[in-house]
Amino acid sequence: MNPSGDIAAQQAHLVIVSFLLMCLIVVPVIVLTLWFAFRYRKSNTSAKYDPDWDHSTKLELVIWGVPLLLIIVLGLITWISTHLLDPYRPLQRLDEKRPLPADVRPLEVQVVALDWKWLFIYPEQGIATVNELATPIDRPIKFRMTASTVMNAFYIPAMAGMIYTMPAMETQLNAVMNKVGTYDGFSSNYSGSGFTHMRFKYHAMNNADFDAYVAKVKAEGGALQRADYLQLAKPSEKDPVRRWASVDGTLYNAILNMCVEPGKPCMAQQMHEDANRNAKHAAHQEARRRGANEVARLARADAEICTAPADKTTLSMKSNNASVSN
Ligand SMILES: [Cu+2]
Repeated sequence: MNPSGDIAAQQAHLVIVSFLLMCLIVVPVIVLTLWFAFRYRKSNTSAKYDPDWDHSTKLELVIWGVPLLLIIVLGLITWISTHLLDPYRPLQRLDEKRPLPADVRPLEVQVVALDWKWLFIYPEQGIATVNELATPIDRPIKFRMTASTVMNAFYIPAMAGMIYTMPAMETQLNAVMNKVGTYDGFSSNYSGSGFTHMRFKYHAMNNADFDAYVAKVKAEGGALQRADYLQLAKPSEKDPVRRWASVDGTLYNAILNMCVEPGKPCMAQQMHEDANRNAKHAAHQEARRRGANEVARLARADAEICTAPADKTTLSMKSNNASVSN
């Protein structure tokens, strides 16, 4: 464990605390086992021999009480830290000593796990890269992640825990780096033959260096348009670092909604239309059901009140369910 960001530092702390709590049980048990074997060895005649012993309330209290307390403490810690370190939760602080300054907005990075490389889109800067990530330190980063075909897991151990990426849906990670450096990032979920080389370098920089990096990428030129993305998305292995000075601003959402190909309907749109159609259909069914009930009720009332047979055609409605017999 070598955390360089506040989230990883808190996770490391959690691992150490859990380990020490576990040691509260494990260490005494091991020591007592050895001590017991030694004390009650055959040659030690001074130890009490008590073959009929079968119960001790004191021992029972310790044996049940200590683990119970431990479970309660571990449960509390897990409950609190699970909510505190929720990857979707915006950060509240830069590190242990510094709260989040009021004027700092998170830097958004859109991540796409491709076969078999990582695409990073920086909407604020308007640049895109493959297999290289750079962000300023001490500024919260909000990763929005998806995948092109299969599930992967985005993992920079020095920064935070792994987060899965899946096609047609988005996952998020809020994190921050506190130390300048170059770190390893990779996929931690097997995703096919090129998986092994699905690695990238993550450069955490100070603000001036990050601005210089963005300026350099912009100076290199190149634009990532939908057609370029479709080429890029084709399976390939050991891809070199690539950079684009500009990127189609609608690309990430199109990837997420699986509609980068020209003419392909976007999922969000499709689902919206389906939902509308379903709602209309349900309303139609409901009206029809009410209509049928109403016709039946009128028919009953009619039968009770009228001595002479009424003209049934006035009651029947043009509906499958609403036919009134005889
Ligand atoms: Cu219908």
